[in-house]
Amino acid sequence: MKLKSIFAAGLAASLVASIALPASAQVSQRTIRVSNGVAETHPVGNGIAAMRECIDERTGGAWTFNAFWSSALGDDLQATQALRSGTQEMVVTSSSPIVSIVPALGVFDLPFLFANEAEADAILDGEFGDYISDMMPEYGLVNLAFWENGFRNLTNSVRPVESLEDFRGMRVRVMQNNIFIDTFQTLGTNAMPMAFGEVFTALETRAIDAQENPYVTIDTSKFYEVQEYVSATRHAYTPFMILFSRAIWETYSEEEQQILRDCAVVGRDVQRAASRALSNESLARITAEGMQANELSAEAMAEIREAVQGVYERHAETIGADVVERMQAALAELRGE
Ligand code: TK8
Repeated sequence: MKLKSIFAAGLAASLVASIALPASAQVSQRTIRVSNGVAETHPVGNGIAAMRECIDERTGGAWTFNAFWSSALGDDLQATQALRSGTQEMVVTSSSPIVSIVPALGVFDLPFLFANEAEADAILDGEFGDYISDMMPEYGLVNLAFWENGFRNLTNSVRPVESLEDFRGMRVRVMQNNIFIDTFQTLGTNAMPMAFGEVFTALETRAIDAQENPYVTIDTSKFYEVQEYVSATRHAYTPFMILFSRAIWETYSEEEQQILRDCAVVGRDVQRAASRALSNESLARITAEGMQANELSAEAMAEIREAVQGVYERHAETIGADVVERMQAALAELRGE
């Protein structure tokens, strides 16, 4: 071969290589399976799509990012255990069902903790969020970011909930979480812990009367088909955590780890925006589908808040008194108290 054609062949080969191979020597071929309990139409779907696009771009298409919806890989808790044993890469899970693994996460389940989304963002994306994320490796998990699940509202098939009294006797599905069980028992309901994937059928068969989730979940999981009333209780804001298996994380290069962190934040911003844009739309849709919606009076809300105040003290020790104090100090500072 002449020198010129050797050069041309080499150039062509390196062009092919730059298309077929990852963007950098520090990026290998990877397959990531991410699971979630919600449907793909939930704002988590928007977040995952944005994260996938970011990963594609940063890895030159070297990674396969497969999402599994509606508990197809098991519920939040099972998936999180699979991460800890290194058999699944990633999960988008509510913090609440995994308090049995990481007790400190119970801090987010305390009733009426955050007043609005801006407070939640400031706490979760700030020092307090880092403090929580720093705890996760000890449990075999890496937290890439906090996404939005949102303020939770009660739905049921018995009556509109307009006062504390109206909770009485309802069989309410709660997440597998002691603080939620206590809160709903204190409100006079029969609180039944259950994985998210079982909720629709339990409502449909009337094994339970009620459940609580943000409007976007009531909408995208079609709970309006099996529930009649939705009451704006906004009793808790539970975040989603974007968890990665620590065992698998440790096989990734620093550059790859950085791609995951950055793309989880790209996904977060898209996901939160989608969640907030959809919330009112979801409320409109579920009422158009026949649910009766109500707000609660300021007096009724004050009475409900007062009733569950004792939950803070009863769970401070399990969560960690220092964790609760730190949260309260961070909120006080935010509120200029
Ligand atoms: C979805 C769950 C769900 C949560 C629940 O995986 O269990 O009620 O709010 O959205 O994380």
